[in-house]
Amino acid sequence: MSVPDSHPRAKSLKLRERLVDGLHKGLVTESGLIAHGRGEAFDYLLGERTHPFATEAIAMASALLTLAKHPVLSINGNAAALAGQEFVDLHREFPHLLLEVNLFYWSQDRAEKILAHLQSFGADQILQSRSAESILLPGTENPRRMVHPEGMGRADVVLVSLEDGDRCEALIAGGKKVICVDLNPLSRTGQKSHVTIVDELTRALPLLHEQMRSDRGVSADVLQARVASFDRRAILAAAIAAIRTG
Ligand code: PTJ
Repeated sequence: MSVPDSHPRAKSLKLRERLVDGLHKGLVTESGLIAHGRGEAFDYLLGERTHPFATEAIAMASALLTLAKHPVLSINGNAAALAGQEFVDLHREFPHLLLEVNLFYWSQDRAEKILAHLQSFGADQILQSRSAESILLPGTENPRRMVHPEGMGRADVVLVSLEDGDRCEALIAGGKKVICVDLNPLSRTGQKSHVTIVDELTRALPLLHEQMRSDRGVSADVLQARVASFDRRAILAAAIAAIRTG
């Protein structure tokens, strides 16, 4: 049964449908559904809208991704099912943003299905973290520690979503700037990332895309000044306050 647009919770229910559909297609795992439910709870408390602390973090993310030499967008099963189109659109307009499929619950079959799903939106080049060429991120036993040498292996900036804390820490320890999209500002990933976008992934990515478009003509000096003035603690504090006060 598809959700009617008139339903008061239509947007949220449609995202659920994407994930359930993703589960049936073999893109998403059962644990992925649970992870999404946790995100939904935080989004409910945030009023299911993008707050100024998220817009500010998106502006910072855009500056970092625009200035980066080897930026990578890390995509897992949930991210592909929810926002595959948005990731591919971003990559097609800004080809220096590489796409890399990186899974916690890896299987060859799942990785191939996610690859085909992303290709269906027109992505030409997609890296797979786990392959014969993989290298290991030091400092973690996490299954996500395998990365592609031409992707996250050499990246200076990595955008992650629905990420777990220890790989986020390993990416940071490896000298990478980490941008995360995470509805939970208290998660280890949210706390540790250089930039935490506390917003729902499918709302945040089109805003990031728009911001990167408008940053096209902006000079490197101005973007660097934006990076220098970014206060990650203030962003996290504002997000936590919004959740507490409702
Ligand atoms: O596809 P795989 O095999 O790589 O597995 C991925 C999952 C999602 C199972 C794995 O990464 C996982 O267990 O994630 P966690 O540790 O539960 O973290 C998910 C975080 O993302 C939580 O802090 C949620 O609040 C947040 N979150 C969930 N849905 C969204 C979200 N943040 C933004 N947008 C969402 N739609």
